[in-house]
Amino acid sequence: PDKYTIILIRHGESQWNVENRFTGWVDVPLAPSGEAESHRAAKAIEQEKLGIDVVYSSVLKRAIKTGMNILEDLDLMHIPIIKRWKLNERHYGALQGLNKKETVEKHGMEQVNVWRRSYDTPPPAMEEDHEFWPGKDPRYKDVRPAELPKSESLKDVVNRFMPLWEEELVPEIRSGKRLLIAAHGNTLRALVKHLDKIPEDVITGLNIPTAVPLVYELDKELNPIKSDRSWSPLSGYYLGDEEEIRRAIDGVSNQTAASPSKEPPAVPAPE
Ligand code: DG2
Repeated sequence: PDKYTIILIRHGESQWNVENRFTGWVDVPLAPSGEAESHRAAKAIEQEKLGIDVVYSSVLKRAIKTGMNILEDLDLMHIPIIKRWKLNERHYGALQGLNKKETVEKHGMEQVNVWRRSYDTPPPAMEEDHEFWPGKDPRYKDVRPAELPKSESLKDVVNRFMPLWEEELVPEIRSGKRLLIAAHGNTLRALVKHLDKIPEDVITGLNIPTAVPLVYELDKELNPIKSDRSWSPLSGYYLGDEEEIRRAIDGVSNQTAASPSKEPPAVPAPE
C-alpha cells in the first residue's frame, strides 16, 4: 500500500484520573466513566469503518481494557493484543499515588508543571523500598534491572519507546497491518512528537485527552499526511466533536489548576 492508517488512543479515565492522582506505572483500573468512554471510542471507530488487525498496548490494565472493550464492541475479539512494557505510561517516580492539586499546594504550580510537562526534567526518583517499586512486580521479571525506571521525563520515555516503535511496530505497519495503539498520555505524546517532528519546547504544551481515537495516515516513508480533518497541531485527526475534545484537552492541563468549584458551599446544605 502507498498509505498506512494507524489509530492511537489513550485509555479511558482511570480510577486515579478521576481522583486526580499521579499514576505512572501503578496498575489502576478504568473508572466506570473510562469504561463508558472506551465504548464510545469503539462506536466512533466503527462508524468510520476503520479496520484493526492488531492491538498494541502497555502492560497496564487501563490500556489493555480499553483495547479489549474496543475489540469486543467491534466483534474482533480474535485479534491479538500485544502487550509491551515499553508502551507503559511515563514512570512518575516518587509522585506516584499523590494527588496532583495537593502536590501543587506543597511544591507550587511552577515546580509541578516542570515535573509534568518539561521535556527532560524527571520527577523525584522513587526508592526501591517504595510500595510501587516495579522491581517487586513479576510482570517485569525479564526487564534488565538497569532498564527499570525510578522516574522518567518525557525524554526518557522517548528513549525507551522509540526503539520498540522502530523494531516492532514499524515492521508491523509496513507489512500492512492496521494498528490500534492503546497507551497513555505521555507515551502518546512521545509518539506524536516523533511522527509530527514536534520540537521539545512545543511538545510541553501538548495534552492528549482520554479515549478519543486519534487517526494518523502515514505515507510510504511513514511520514504523517496532514489530514484536512485535523483542527489540532497534529497531522492526525481526532474522532468526535471538536468542542468536546478541546474541553477534554484543557481539562488535562487544568488538573493542577485551582478549582473554585471544589470550595465548600457558602450556605450549608440542610440535613
Ligand atoms: C497520567 C498522566 O497517565 O498524567 O500518570 O498520572 O495517561 O496513564 O492517565 P495516564 C498519570 P499527566 O502527565 O497528564 O499529569
